[in-house]
Amino acid sequence: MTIIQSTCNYCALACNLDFEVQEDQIVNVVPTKHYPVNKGFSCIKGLFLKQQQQVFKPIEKPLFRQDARGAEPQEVPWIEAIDQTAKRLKEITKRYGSESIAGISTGQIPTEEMALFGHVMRNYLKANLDGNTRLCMATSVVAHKQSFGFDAPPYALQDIEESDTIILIGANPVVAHPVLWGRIRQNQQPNKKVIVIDPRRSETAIQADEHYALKAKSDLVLFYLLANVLIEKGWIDDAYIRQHTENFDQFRTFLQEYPLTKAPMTGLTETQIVRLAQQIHEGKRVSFWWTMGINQGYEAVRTAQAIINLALMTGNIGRKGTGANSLTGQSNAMGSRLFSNTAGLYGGGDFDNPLRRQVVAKALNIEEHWLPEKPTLPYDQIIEQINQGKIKALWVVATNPAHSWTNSESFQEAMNKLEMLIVQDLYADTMTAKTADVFFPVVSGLKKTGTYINTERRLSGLRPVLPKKVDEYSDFDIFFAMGKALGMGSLLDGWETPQSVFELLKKCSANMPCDITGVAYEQLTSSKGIQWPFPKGSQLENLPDERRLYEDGQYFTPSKKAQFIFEKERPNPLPLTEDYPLMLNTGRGTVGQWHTETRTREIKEVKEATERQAHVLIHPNTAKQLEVKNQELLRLFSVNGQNARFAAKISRFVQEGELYAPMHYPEVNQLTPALYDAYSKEPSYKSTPVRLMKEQS
Ligand SMILES: Nc1nc2c(c(=O)[nH]1)N[C@H]1C(S)=C(S)[C@@H](COP(=O)(O)OP(=O)(O)OC[C@H]3O[C@@H](n4cnc5c(=O)[nH]c(N)nc54)[C@H](O)[C@@H]3O)O[C@H]1N2
Ligand SMILES: Nc1nc2c(c(=O)[nH]1)N[C@H]1C(S)=C(S)[C@@H](COP(=O)(O)OP(=O)(O)OC[C@H]3O[C@@H](n4cnc5c(=O)[nH]c(N)nc54)[C@H](O)[C@@H]3O)O[C@H]1N2
Ligand code: SF4
Ligand SMILES: [Mo]
Repeated sequence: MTIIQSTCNYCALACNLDFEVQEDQIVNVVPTKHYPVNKGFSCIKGLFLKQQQQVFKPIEKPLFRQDARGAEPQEVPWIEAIDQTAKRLKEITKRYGSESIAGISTGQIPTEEMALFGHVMRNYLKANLDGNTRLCMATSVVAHKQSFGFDAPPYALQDIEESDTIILIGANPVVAHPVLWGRIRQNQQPNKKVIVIDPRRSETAIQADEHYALKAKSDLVLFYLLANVLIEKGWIDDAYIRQHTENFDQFRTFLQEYPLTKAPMTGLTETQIVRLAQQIHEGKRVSFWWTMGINQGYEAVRTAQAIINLALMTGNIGRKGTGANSLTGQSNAMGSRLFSNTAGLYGGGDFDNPLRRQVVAKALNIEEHWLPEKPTLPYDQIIEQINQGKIKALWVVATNPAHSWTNSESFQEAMNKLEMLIVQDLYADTMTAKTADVFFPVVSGLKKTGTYINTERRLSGLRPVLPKKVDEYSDFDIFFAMGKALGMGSLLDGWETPQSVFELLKKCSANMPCDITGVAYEQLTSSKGIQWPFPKGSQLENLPDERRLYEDGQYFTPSKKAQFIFEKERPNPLPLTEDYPLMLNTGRGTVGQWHTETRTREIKEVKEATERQAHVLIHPNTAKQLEVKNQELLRLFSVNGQNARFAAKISRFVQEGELYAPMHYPEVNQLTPALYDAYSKEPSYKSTPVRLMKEQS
């Protein structure tokens, strides 16, 4: 029996697992004991990785539709499918220009694969390419860049064990980051408090010491009110503010508009808000952790920055157990943010920064004109431009947007308008793959090699647990073969293997905050992972297992100081009305369910324990008022003009007037609106006005 340590490629913790393999079969999966993230623990998804592509077997050959639409796609040999697809893409570019092609990528494949996809799409084809990290982390990226000068979250996961006051904002780790929740429980700090800010009584809120059930999307006002109380009571860290931040005086003046009398805007009382401020003041090590309840909103970037402001003004950053800490969602969201060539150049930095252009072109050994000159069109505009007939071909990799994109009717329309839809996935029957003109089947992470970067900036190795069979392709193989067929020629020199790509990316990262020039690829095999930064010359032996940033109070802005950034709250563009009087909140359902469930449907135990019918939680009083019974079928009508069928689940875990639907059912995004944060373009998935009617049977 062989034991191979690899990375769980579901959530952003990227736990490590030891796979026990005998005769090319996984016989057992054991969470890696010495791995600092999960320390011998994991959740059900990691343990059941052994079943990936076992229950739903992948098809062996690509599917290709000869005629534009209508005819059934046929299985064709790989070489033919690649050649034909490349030929069609070239024809489309020739006819309509390079921006008539776009791609949607992911936060779930290894960094090297993302980088190669970015090289083919952005550098060579000059196409647009965005990631599904736009649905998830875009808000934090913008917030970090503006406040800290770089997309560099401050924390190590250990901070959650060293904090005495843990404030979880719009985050439900009991379900979404279970190993992290395990570490919160391990926290032995005296007077430890776990505080949850969430409109819903989530699984985490139930287990917390205190729950502040604010009004949906009133976080920004709440944080300004809190900041004001902290200032008025003198509960701020003047020395830290003076030495390490800028713009505080303007912030203080701005906060005069936020007296406590505005408390009703948040649904909380003045007493509650003062109490929360007091807890921040009394905590010796206060840490703020946020996830999608913050990122997915119409004023999300400013809200994330309002959390950062609270940490800065109280000196709760850059010290053990503190931080304004954004948790990522997907296993390699951080890799996508820094190394996919979508939001910025490889290694961070802007496309129009002359110095970065020079460095990256040199590192990749290409002429500068090959680098894109501007950021990609964001996801929403890619879809819009398809609907306007400007984008004709879309290549979708490791994401299932027909289910997960907001206001999904618009995606459906877009798919129908495309001349060519390429889908690359483990399964040919995902909602998106079903309409594809070209379907590329790929092997799962169990047969791949590459690097993941988790939520605390830790690089870890994905190592093949099972051998790839003849004629099986990884995403990497497809990108490389497509690059060749498209005519990239010597532009692919150095891009031949994941390891050689890693070497290129290292060079791109030199002297950037995410410098990884000191990481040897093989160091990531059977390792504890390595957090960035890790510049050349760094020695693992001299470093602790977990490192945080900003301990020296130096940020990545030109002045080296963190910025207070703030803006008056916007009126809710989609308020409740008489016609749409209920607020639909959406998010994760259970630990075992992963997004659109293409993967977790392979876990029998999860399938048996979860419902197949889309459902919404509804408060008993709301149900009584509307004469809704438990399990009754309802039709929800959304402000976006669509409607869908759900079963009612009467529950005290939502507020009166609030509904909660797990996102794992395609019905949910039929109802979510085309509403985005102005700066990050992340969809506002979590607060849609709806009304309900009982379904006529
Ligand atoms: N089991 C499982 N785990 C997962 C995933 C999965 O699909 N399944 N997905 C992974 C991914 S990609 C991500 S991004 C993470 C997401 O992880 P989380 O963000 O923790 O999960 P969500 O359920 O999307 O949302 C968190 C909470 O935000 C709350 N919320 C809604 N509106 C507001 C608001 O206005 N203010 C505040 N303060 N809170 C609000 C919701 O009620 C919800 O409890 O999970 C990761 N982990
Ligand atoms: N209403 C609502 N909608 C939401 C959210 C919400 O909270 N509410 N959350 C949003 C968030 S945070 C996220 S991250 C998105 C997630 O949305 P998606 O990314 O669309 O969801 P997944 O089901 O993870 O889709 C990943 C696809 O990649 C495939 N896959 C897995 N591994 C590989 C691989 O190695 N290679 C290839 N080529 N394919 C692979 C899987 O089979 C699956 O079909 O959903 C968003 N949508
Ligand atoms: S907590 Fe996340 S990374 Fe760890 S085993 Fe579960 S899904 Fe995988
Ligand atoms: Mo996500």
